[in-house]
Amino acid sequence: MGDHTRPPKPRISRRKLCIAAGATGISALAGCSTGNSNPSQAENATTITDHSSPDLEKWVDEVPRPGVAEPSGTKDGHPRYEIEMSEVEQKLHRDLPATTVWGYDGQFPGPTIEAEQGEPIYVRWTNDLPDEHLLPEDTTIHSDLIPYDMPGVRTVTHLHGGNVESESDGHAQAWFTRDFQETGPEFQKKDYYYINDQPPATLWYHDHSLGITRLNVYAGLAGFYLLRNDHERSLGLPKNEYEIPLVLQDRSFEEDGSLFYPTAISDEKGGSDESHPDPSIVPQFYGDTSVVNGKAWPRLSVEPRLYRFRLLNGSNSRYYTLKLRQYNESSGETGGDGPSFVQIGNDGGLLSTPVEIDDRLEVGSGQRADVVVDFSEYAGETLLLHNNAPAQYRGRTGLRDDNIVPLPEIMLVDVSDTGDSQDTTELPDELTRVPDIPVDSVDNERYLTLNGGATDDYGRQLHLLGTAQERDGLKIDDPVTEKPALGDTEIWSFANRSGMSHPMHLHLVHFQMLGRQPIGDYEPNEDEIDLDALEAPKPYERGWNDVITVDPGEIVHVITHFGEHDGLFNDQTGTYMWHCHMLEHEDHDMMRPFTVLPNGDEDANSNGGDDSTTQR
Ligand SMILES: [Cu+2]
Repeated sequence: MGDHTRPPKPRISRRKLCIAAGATGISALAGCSTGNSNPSQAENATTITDHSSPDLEKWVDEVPRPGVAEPSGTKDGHPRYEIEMSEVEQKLHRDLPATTVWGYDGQFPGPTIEAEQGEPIYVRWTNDLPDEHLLPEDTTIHSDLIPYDMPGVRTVTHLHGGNVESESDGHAQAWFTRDFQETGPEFQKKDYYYINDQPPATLWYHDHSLGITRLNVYAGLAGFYLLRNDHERSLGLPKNEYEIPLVLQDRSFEEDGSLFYPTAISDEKGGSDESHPDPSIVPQFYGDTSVVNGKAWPRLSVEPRLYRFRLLNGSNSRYYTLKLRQYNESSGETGGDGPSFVQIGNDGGLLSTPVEIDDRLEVGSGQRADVVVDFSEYAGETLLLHNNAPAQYRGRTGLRDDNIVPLPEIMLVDVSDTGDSQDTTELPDELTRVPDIPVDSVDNERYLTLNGGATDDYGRQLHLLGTAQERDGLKIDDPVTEKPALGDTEIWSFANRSGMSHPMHLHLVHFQMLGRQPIGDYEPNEDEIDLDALEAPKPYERGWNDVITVDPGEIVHVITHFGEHDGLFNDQTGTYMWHCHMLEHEDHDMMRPFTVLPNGDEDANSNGGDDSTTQR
C-alpha cells in the first residue's frame, strides 16, 4: 500500500541540539540543562523533576475522535489491514508548535480497528520510522539481547487483551526494523492473524519491543481495537457519536512542541547519579500535561443524555483514580460530585450487570474501563474529569512523593443545554453472562513475586518477577518457569514484595480476581488459599481482567483458564509474556515469558503451592 522507499528525514538529535545551543549561548533552550558540574553526565541529562512543560492554556481544544482503520484488501477471505508506523507532525494544542510523534497510519493515537466477534482479520504492521529514535535510547538495557549497533528502530505491535496465536502476539523479541530489514529472534511472520474469537471488549494495540516499549509508546504508538458482536448491539448501549473511546495519557513538552522524556534519574534531592549511563532509563515516568486522544488539556462537548466511554489508561506509569466533578471554569474551582460512572465492562468485556462506581474509578496503566455516564441532570453545566491519584501511586499505604507532580485535571466536559435527539437509552439490568471459573477445577497454583530489591550493573533499582523458588526474581531470558498445559485452570498469586503498586498483565488470557490479602497471611508451602479470608475485588475489578493492580505488601489471587472456557475464548499454545504494565518497569526488567503447552505434555508444571489445595 504505502511507498516504503522514501528515505528517512534528516534530523538533529536532542543531544546535538543541546550542544549547538550551548555553543551559541542559547542556554534557555528547554531540555538542555546547564551548569551541570557532573563530568560524567552529558549536558542533556535531564530528570523528571528538572523539567516543566510550557504553561498551556487549558480547555481550548475539543477532544478529537480517533480515526477508524480501513482494510486495504483481503487475505484468505478475511479483511487485511496494512498499518504503517511513521513519524509525523501533529498539533497537540492550539498554542504549542506541532509535535513530532510516531503514529500508526500517520495518527496519534492510531486509528481504531473495528472488529467483529467471529470474523478474523489480518494486520500487517509496517515500520517506516526513521533510522534514529525520536527519544534518547538507553543502550545498556538488555544489551546482551539487543543488537544496538544495528541501524533502524525496533518495533513490534501487541494486541493487548487479544486471545491470539503466539506468532501474532507481538512477542517482545519479535521486533523488526524498517521494511523488515532486521528482525528479532522471535520474529515469525509479517501478517498478524487476529481470530477475534472472544467476547466483545475494549482492546488496544501498542508497541511491545524489548527494551524500548516505554519510548515507542510514549512517542505515540498506541490505538484502540474495539471488538463487537450482535448481543452487545442488542443491549441498546449508547452508540455512534454517543460512544467515545478516550485514551488518557500524560506527556511533557519542550517549548518548541517536542516531546520531553527524562534521561536521568532523580534522587531524593532532585539530582542525578553520576554512575548511571547517559541517557539512562528512569524508574517511572510522570508527565505534567494531560493528553486525551492526542490533545493536551482538551474539552469534550456532550449532550444531556447517556454516553458510553471506552476509557484506556495509555500512560507509561501513571495511575488514574477518576471522578466527574462540577467545575467553575472562570475560577478553576471544583465543586460537588458530577454524574457517577456506571461501569459496564472492563479489560476483557462486559460485566454481568452494570455497576455504579460510587467512589473513584481506578485505572492503572494498560487497563480499560467501559463506562456509561448519564449527563441528563447536568444540562448547561461544566464538569471536570478529575484524578486524585498521586503520581507515585502506592495503593492503600498512602505514601506520596511530592517531588513529582500529580495530575488532577484531565479533561473538561461541557454539557449542552439541550440535546439534538430524544435519548431513549436505558441501561439493561443484565449485560451478559460471565461464567465463574470454578476454583474446584484448579490444576495448578503459582506463587509469583514482584520485587524491587535488586540493582543492575549501574546501581539502578531493578524490578524483577520471581517464583516461589526464586523469590528475588528472574530475568526475561532465564528459562521459562510458567508452563501451564492447554485446558488447565490455574490460580496465579501475585505477591508484591516491593514498595509500590504494580499493574500486572498477562497476555493471551483473561482472568477473574478472587481477592487480595496481606502478604504475610499466605505462605504457599504451608497454607491453602482461604477464599473466605480474602478482601473482595473492587467493583471495577469484577469480570474478565487482563491487568490487575497489586499494591505493596499484598497478594492478589487471580484464576484463569488456558483455552476455551464455557464457550468463551479459544485454544492457543505457545509462548507469551506476563509483565508489569508500567512501561518503565516492563523494560527494566519486570517481564517474563510463559508457555502454554499442548494438552498432555508432561512438562506442564506448578511452581509453588505444589500439593496445597484451595480451601473453599
Ligand atoms: Cu511495575
